Amino acid sequence: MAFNTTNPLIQVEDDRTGLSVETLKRALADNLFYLQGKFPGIATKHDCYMALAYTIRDRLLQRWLNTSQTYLNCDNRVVVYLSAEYLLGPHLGNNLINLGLWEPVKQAVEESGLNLEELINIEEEPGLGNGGLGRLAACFMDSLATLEIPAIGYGIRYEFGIFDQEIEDGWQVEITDKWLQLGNPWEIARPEAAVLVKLGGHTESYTDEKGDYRVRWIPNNLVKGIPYDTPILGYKVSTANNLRLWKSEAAESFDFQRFNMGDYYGAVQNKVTSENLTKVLYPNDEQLQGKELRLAQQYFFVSCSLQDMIRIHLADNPSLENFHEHFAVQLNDTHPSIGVAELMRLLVDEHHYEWGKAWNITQATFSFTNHTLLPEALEKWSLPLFSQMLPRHLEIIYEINQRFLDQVRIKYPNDGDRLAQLSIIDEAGEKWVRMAYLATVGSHAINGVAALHSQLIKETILKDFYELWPEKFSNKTNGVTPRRWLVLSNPRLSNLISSRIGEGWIKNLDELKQLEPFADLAGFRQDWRQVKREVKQDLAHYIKAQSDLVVNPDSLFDVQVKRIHEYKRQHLNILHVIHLYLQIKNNPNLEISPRTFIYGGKAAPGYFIAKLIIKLINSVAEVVNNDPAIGDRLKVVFLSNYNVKFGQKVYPAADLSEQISTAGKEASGTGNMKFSMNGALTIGTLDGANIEIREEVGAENFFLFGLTTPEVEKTLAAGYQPWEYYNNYPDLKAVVDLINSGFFSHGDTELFRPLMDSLFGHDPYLVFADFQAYVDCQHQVGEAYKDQENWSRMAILNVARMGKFSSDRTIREYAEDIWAIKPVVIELEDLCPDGQ
Ligand code: H53
Repeated sequence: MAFNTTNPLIQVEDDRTGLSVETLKRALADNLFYLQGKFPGIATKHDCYMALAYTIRDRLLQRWLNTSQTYLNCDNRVVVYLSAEYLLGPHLGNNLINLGLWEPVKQAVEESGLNLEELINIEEEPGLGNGGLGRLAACFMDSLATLEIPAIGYGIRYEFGIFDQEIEDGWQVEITDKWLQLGNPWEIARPEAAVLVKLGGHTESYTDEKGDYRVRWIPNNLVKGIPYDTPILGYKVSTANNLRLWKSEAAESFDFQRFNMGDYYGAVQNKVTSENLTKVLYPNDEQLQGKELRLAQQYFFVSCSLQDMIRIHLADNPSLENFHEHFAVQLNDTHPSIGVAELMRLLVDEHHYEWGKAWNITQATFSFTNHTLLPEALEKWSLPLFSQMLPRHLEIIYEINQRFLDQVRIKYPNDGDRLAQLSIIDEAGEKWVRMAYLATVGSHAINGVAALHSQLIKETILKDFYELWPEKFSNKTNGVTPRRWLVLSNPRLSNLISSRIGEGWIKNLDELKQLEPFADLAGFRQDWRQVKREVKQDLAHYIKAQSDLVVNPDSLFDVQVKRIHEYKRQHLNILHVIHLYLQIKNNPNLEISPRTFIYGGKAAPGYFIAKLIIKLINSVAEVVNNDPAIGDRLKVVFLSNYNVKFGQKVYPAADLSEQISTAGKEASGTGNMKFSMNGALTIGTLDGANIEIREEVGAENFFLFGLTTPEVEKTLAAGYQPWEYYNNYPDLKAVVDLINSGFFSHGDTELFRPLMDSLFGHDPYLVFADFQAYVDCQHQVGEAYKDQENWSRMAILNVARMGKFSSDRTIREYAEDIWAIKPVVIELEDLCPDGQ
């Protein structure tokens, strides 16, 4: 086809992008040859994966370009999601589902002598996030595209994502994640759209030509941000929104002055430091690190993104006056909250807006989601660090703070305590910038991520702000995308569901309600159990391959997968395992529902107690799995390197979902939703979104235990006494004594001492206080599992009532209440409405 400059449209289906099996096969072979440079005979599996990925990318390019083109040409509002993390998971399978191309591609791949599942499995997932927060951003991107909402995601293209976890001698070992090593076929670099970011230095004031007082920032370092774009396709729509991730580079890669002076090494030093900025993801979930490089990362990606938005805006608008009408920017936690000061700097210093006007634009642009109440996760930066790296921003924050506190003074005269409590600068001891306060003051809307959490925000960390502006606060309960978490990860169950109620539920999850009557049909329950059995068998194979352990697919799969954290209480779970072990040992003929306890999750590398919990789980596994007296009744397995890919295998296979955080600590949770959606029953506390899940599925279909949030607070306020629980509950005492005796540590009585000391000493997570209630509730679970008919009934009802927890619902609520944005339908055929 000759390249036609007057009409550069690539047809939807031409020789290159056709959808027939023959064309797909041809494309696969062409890409292997022309892009991978390989003959089929010597191509590796990875080469074949790459060739297939390019084949699929070609088929979504038109959607992607049409989408950007339409947004440029139409006068619509665009949502900008600013997030330091995106935990996307592999693209290939998801894109096949969303394009509706699974079947022809499967056939083409098979006729080419390859296996589709195998190729899909080869993809290295982009682990550009730690846990729930990053995965939520990915689910939101999926829903935004599916709902045809104009959106851009901005973030960081970490060269090394979340570390790979290996287990050696029961301990976690971290391995660098080299996800880009063999290339990333899903991204396109756009060096032509690079931007410059300043760092360090000082500020100077001057008077401009009109006689106005101004400030300029003289940095001592300049870094270049290169955008890398990835398409995020909606489900069976033509929308493919853009995820733009920034990579840092030296603005000037080579310092000739230093080179000429003979300083050969020094000549490239700046290049090295600049590139370090986006080298690695900080592997802490909900734990502030306070490192200079982290602040630099945050500022870097936020500045790149805002500059990019301003460029886009000015391409079609004479000024920035209506910037907030063009962009609605959602701050995903405080990580991008420096954006408030940066937008003010860009408007005031670079575009010469008057302060008041700039502030109105800024506040109308931003909204802020808080994701945690944990004190150790609340971001604050020390003033010296801040002023050294971002001297101009500190001045701007002072000014924002002063003007804000002036307002407070009017409303609450002579209330010095309140001023100190509300101040963006914490001056109690060492001075800090409180980022949640900056985000709150700079936003027109603030939300939490589940009903309880949103309520607690108003009562605790942002209480004084809520009193000032109650109308700004709302709740947006999290959700997850049913495309990845059901259609892609559990095709058997998806097919069973669709065979009875059609496929409408994939886009409108409330339609799952139609499954309810099927819960009463014995034949359907039988089919349901058959599916579950097959999926569990798959996981059993995976467990055998990874850890050489044989597990029984008919046992109850009791699963806890999530980051390892004391508040999530994986240690409470393992205490229960030890309790069951002891029961069997003391009563060898005990008949219990056989169980397989499955754990997965990463610990932050510097979080010693979390790592010790992993060691304890593995140590218990070693004893239990090898004790002939236990036989098939208990198996314990810690599967290493829990990530999105592994999540896709494990959620479908679970019978029981462990959501056992201390009440009030888990903001929402999203794993809890994925489990229920796949037909697991939950054992859980009244925490985060568990509360709403229980409301939806019915109290009778949920295993509830534990202290409530007010009870937790009361217990702590009264001076929690772990020893009392230990002395009063013989089951707890027996379990703790066994650990302390060195039974699980080859006689070493010191190994688990730090963990035990924390449980007996200072344990804000009240593990011992909830132990007995948990054990009792687990007993009910075991009994309930014996009645397979009723268990299936409950599982079906769980799935049927999960409609609320689609991220489509969450995004609709953001779109209506916070962003005031409407969908824009993308036409596949008509690429350039202006007819270029
Ligand atoms: O965010 C999830 C919540 C979850 C919460 C998590 C989270 C992080 O993963 C990291 C930092 C942070 O402040 C919060 O722990 O409860 O479901 C998405 O909202």
